[in-house]
Amino acid sequence: MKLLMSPMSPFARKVRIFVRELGVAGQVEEVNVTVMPISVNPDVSGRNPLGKIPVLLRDDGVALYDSPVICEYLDSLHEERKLVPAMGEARWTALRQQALADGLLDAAVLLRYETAMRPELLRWDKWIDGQQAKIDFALDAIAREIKALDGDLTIGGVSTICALGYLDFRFTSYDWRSARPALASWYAAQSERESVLSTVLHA
Ligand SMILES: N[C@@H](CCC(=O)N[C@@H](CS)C(=O)NCC(=O)O)C(=O)O
Repeated sequence: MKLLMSPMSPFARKVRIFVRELGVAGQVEEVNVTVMPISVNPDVSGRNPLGKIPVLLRDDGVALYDSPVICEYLDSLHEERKLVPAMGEARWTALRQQALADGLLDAAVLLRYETAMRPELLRWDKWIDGQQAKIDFALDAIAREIKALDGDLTIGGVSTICALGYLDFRFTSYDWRSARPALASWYAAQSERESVLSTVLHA
Protein backbone atom coordinates (compact mmCIF):
# COMPACT_ATOMS: atom_id res chain seq x y z
CA MET A 1 0.00 0.00 0.00
CA LYS A 2 1.08 3.59 -0.56
CA LEU A 3 0.34 6.57 1.68
CA LEU A 4 0.24 9.98 0.00
CA MET A 5 1.54 12.25 2.74
CA SER A 6 3.79 15.15 3.70
CA PRO A 7 6.17 15.34 6.68
CA MET A 8 4.39 18.63 7.54
CA SER A 9 0.87 17.18 7.59
CA PRO A 10 -0.65 16.49 11.03
CA PHE A 11 -3.50 14.47 9.49
CA ALA A 12 -1.06 12.26 7.59
CA ARG A 13 0.87 11.90 10.85
CA LYS A 14 -2.17 10.27 12.44
CA VAL A 15 -1.89 7.45 9.92
CA ARG A 16 1.90 7.30 10.21
CA ILE A 17 1.72 6.91 13.99
CA PHE A 18 -1.13 4.43 13.61
CA VAL A 19 0.81 2.07 11.29
CA ARG A 20 3.83 2.20 13.58
CA GLU A 21 1.71 1.39 16.64
CA LEU A 22 0.13 -1.52 14.72
CA GLY A 23 3.56 -2.74 13.63
CA VAL A 24 2.61 -2.65 9.93
CA ALA A 25 4.77 0.30 8.83
CA GLY A 26 6.65 -2.07 6.50
CA GLN A 27 3.46 -2.64 4.49
CA VAL A 28 2.84 1.07 3.86
CA GLU A 29 5.20 3.02 1.62
CA GLU A 30 5.14 6.74 2.44
CA VAL A 31 5.06 8.92 -0.69
CA ASN A 32 5.71 12.66 -0.30
CA VAL A 33 3.34 15.00 -2.13
CA THR A 34 2.67 18.74 -2.00
CA VAL A 35 -0.88 20.03 -1.56
CA MET A 36 -2.23 23.55 -1.28
CA PRO A 37 -5.83 24.74 -0.97
CA ILE A 38 -5.24 27.24 -3.80
CA SER A 39 -3.87 24.86 -6.44
CA VAL A 40 -4.55 21.39 -7.78
CA ASN A 41 -2.08 18.51 -7.56
CA PRO A 42 -3.41 15.99 -10.10
CA ASP A 43 -1.55 13.12 -8.41
CA VAL A 44 -3.66 13.73 -5.30
CA SER A 45 -6.95 15.03 -6.72
CA GLY A 46 -7.03 12.08 -9.14
CA ARG A 47 -7.27 9.86 -6.05
CA ASN A 48 -9.09 12.14 -3.60
CA PRO A 49 -11.34 14.71 -5.34
CA LEU A 50 -10.96 16.97 -2.29
CA GLY A 51 -7.24 17.24 -3.06
CA LYS A 52 -6.31 16.59 0.56
CA ILE A 53 -3.87 14.24 2.24
CA PRO A 54 -3.59 11.63 3.65
CA VAL A 55 -4.74 9.21 0.94
CA LEU A 56 -4.12 5.47 1.24
CA LEU A 57 -3.71 3.66 -2.10
CA ARG A 58 -4.60 0.03 -1.61
CA ASP A 59 -2.92 -2.67 -3.72
CA ASP A 60 -6.26 -3.31 -5.50
CA GLY A 61 -6.30 0.30 -6.73
CA VAL A 62 -8.90 1.63 -4.30
CA ALA A 63 -8.01 5.00 -2.73
CA LEU A 64 -9.14 5.58 0.86
CA TYR A 65 -9.48 8.93 2.62
CA ASP A 66 -9.72 10.72 5.01
CA SER A 67 -7.56 9.97 8.09
CA PRO A 68 -10.36 8.45 10.28
CA VAL A 69 -11.40 6.14 7.42
CA ILE A 70 -7.82 5.09 6.67
CA CYS A 71 -7.11 4.35 10.35
CA GLU A 72 -10.31 2.33 10.74
CA TYR A 73 -9.45 0.36 7.57
CA LEU A 74 -5.91 -0.42 8.78
CA ASP A 75 -7.33 -1.49 12.15
CA SER A 76 -9.64 -3.95 10.37
CA LEU A 77 -6.65 -5.81 8.92
CA HIS A 78 -5.41 -7.34 12.19
CA GLU A 79 -6.73 -9.35 15.11
CA GLU A 80 -4.64 -7.77 17.88
CA ARG A 81 -5.90 -5.05 20.25
CA LYS A 82 -7.86 -2.51 18.21
CA LEU A 83 -6.79 1.14 18.30
CA VAL A 84 -10.32 2.02 17.23
CA PRO A 85 -12.36 0.19 19.90
CA ALA A 86 -14.93 -2.04 18.20
CA MET A 87 -17.90 -1.41 20.45
CA GLY A 88 -19.33 -0.03 23.67
CA GLU A 89 -18.62 3.24 25.46
CA ALA A 90 -14.88 2.89 24.73
CA ARG A 91 -15.65 3.30 21.01
CA TRP A 92 -17.69 6.49 21.44
CA THR A 93 -15.10 7.97 23.78
CA ALA A 94 -12.26 7.31 21.32
CA LEU A 95 -14.23 8.57 18.31
CA ARG A 96 -15.30 11.71 20.15
CA GLN A 97 -11.70 12.37 21.21
CA GLN A 98 -10.69 11.97 17.57
CA ALA A 99 -13.43 14.35 16.40
CA LEU A 100 -12.38 16.97 18.94
CA ALA A 101 -8.66 16.74 18.11
CA ASP A 102 -9.36 16.69 14.35
CA GLY A 103 -11.64 19.72 14.74
CA LEU A 104 -8.90 21.54 16.64
CA LEU A 105 -6.56 20.66 13.77
CA ASP A 106 -9.03 21.88 11.13
CA ALA A 107 -9.10 25.26 12.90
CA ALA A 108 -5.30 25.31 13.31
CA VAL A 109 -4.64 24.39 9.66
CA LEU A 110 -7.10 27.09 8.49
CA LEU A 111 -5.44 29.59 10.82
CA ARG A 112 -2.06 28.68 9.37
CA TYR A 113 -3.31 29.14 5.80
CA GLU A 114 -4.88 32.47 6.75
CA THR A 115 -1.80 33.86 8.48
CA ALA A 116 0.99 32.36 6.35
CA MET A 117 -0.56 32.12 2.89
CA ARG A 118 -3.26 34.74 2.42
CA PRO A 119 -1.87 38.12 1.26
CA GLU A 120 -1.54 40.35 4.33
CA LEU A 121 -3.97 43.02 3.11
CA LEU A 122 -6.73 40.43 2.72
CA ARG A 123 -6.45 38.95 6.21
CA TRP A 124 -9.48 39.18 8.46
CA ASP A 125 -8.74 39.55 12.18
CA LYS A 126 -12.21 38.47 13.35
CA TRP A 127 -11.96 35.28 11.38
CA ILE A 128 -8.48 34.62 12.80
CA ASP A 129 -9.84 35.23 16.33
CA GLY A 130 -12.73 32.84 15.65
CA GLN A 131 -10.38 29.98 14.69
CA GLN A 132 -8.13 30.73 17.67
CA ALA A 133 -11.15 30.53 19.99
CA LYS A 134 -12.02 27.08 18.63
CA ILE A 135 -8.46 25.94 19.35
CA ASP A 136 -8.54 27.34 22.91
CA PHE A 137 -11.95 25.83 23.72
CA ALA A 138 -10.96 22.46 22.27
CA LEU A 139 -7.76 22.42 24.34
CA ASP A 140 -9.76 23.26 27.48
CA ALA A 141 -12.19 20.40 26.75
CA ILE A 142 -9.35 17.92 26.14
CA ALA A 143 -7.67 19.05 29.38
CA ARG A 144 -10.93 18.67 31.36
CA GLU A 145 -11.23 15.08 30.14
CA ILE A 146 -7.56 14.21 30.44
CA LYS A 147 -8.34 11.09 32.55
CA ALA A 148 -10.14 9.57 29.55
CA LEU A 149 -6.81 9.59 27.67
CA ASP A 150 -5.14 7.40 30.29
CA GLY A 151 -4.62 3.71 29.62
CA ASP A 152 -3.93 2.00 26.29
CA LEU A 153 -3.45 4.32 23.31
CA THR A 154 -6.47 4.59 20.99
CA ILE A 155 -7.27 6.65 17.90
CA GLY A 156 -8.41 9.37 20.32
CA GLY A 157 -4.93 9.61 21.84
CA VAL A 158 -3.19 9.42 18.46
CA SER A 159 -5.32 12.30 17.15
CA THR A 160 -4.67 14.36 20.30
CA ILE A 161 -0.90 13.85 19.97
CA CYS A 162 -1.04 15.04 16.34
CA ALA A 163 -3.08 18.12 17.24
CA LEU A 164 -0.69 19.17 20.01
CA GLY A 165 2.34 18.39 17.85
CA TYR A 166 0.98 20.64 15.11
CA LEU A 167 0.54 23.55 17.54
CA ASP A 168 4.19 23.17 18.57
CA PHE A 169 5.29 22.93 14.93
CA ARG A 170 3.39 25.90 13.47
CA PHE A 171 2.57 28.16 16.43
CA THR A 172 5.85 28.08 18.34
CA SER A 173 5.05 31.08 20.55
CA TYR A 174 1.59 29.83 21.52
CA ASP A 175 1.76 28.63 25.14
CA TRP A 176 -0.99 26.01 25.46
CA ARG A 177 0.80 24.23 28.33
CA SER A 178 0.91 26.69 31.27
CA ALA A 179 -2.83 26.66 31.99
CA ARG A 180 -3.12 22.91 31.26
CA PRO A 181 -0.28 21.17 33.14
CA ALA A 182 -1.89 17.70 33.21
CA LEU A 183 -2.36 17.76 29.44
CA ALA A 184 1.23 18.97 29.03
CA SER A 185 2.59 16.07 31.08
CA TRP A 186 0.40 13.52 29.27
CA TYR A 187 1.78 14.85 25.97
CA ALA A 188 5.37 14.79 27.24
CA ALA A 189 4.97 11.11 28.16
CA GLN A 190 3.42 10.22 24.78
CA SER A 191 6.18 12.11 22.98
CA GLU A 192 8.64 9.40 24.04
CA ARG A 193 6.87 6.70 22.03
CA GLU A 194 8.91 5.48 19.07
CA SER A 195 5.92 6.05 16.74
CA VAL A 196 5.72 9.69 17.84
CA LEU A 197 9.47 10.38 17.83
CA SER A 198 9.90 8.97 14.33
CA THR A 199 7.10 11.11 12.86
CA VAL A 200 7.87 14.55 14.34
CA LEU A 201 6.55 17.16 11.90
CA HIS A 202 9.19 19.01 9.91
CA ALA A 203 9.51 21.21 6.81
N1 LIG B 1 -10.42 15.52 7.31
C1 LIG B 1 -9.17 15.32 6.63
C2 LIG B 1 -8.34 16.60 6.66
C3 LIG B 1 -7.09 16.50 5.79
C4 LIG B 1 -6.42 17.84 5.57
O1 LIG B 1 -6.96 18.92 5.85
N2 LIG B 1 -5.20 17.78 5.06
C5 LIG B 1 -4.48 19.00 4.70
C6 LIG B 1 -3.00 18.83 5.00
S1 LIG B 1 -2.68 18.68 6.72
C7 LIG B 1 -4.59 19.21 3.20
O2 LIG B 1 -4.53 18.25 2.47
N3 LIG B 1 -4.73 20.47 2.77
C8 LIG B 1 -4.80 20.81 1.38
C9 LIG B 1 -6.08 21.52 1.03
O3 LIG B 1 -6.83 21.93 1.93
O4 LIG B 1 -6.32 21.64 -0.17
C10 LIG B 1 -8.43 14.12 7.25
O5 LIG B 1 -8.71 13.80 8.41
O6 LIG B 1 -7.63 13.46 6.56
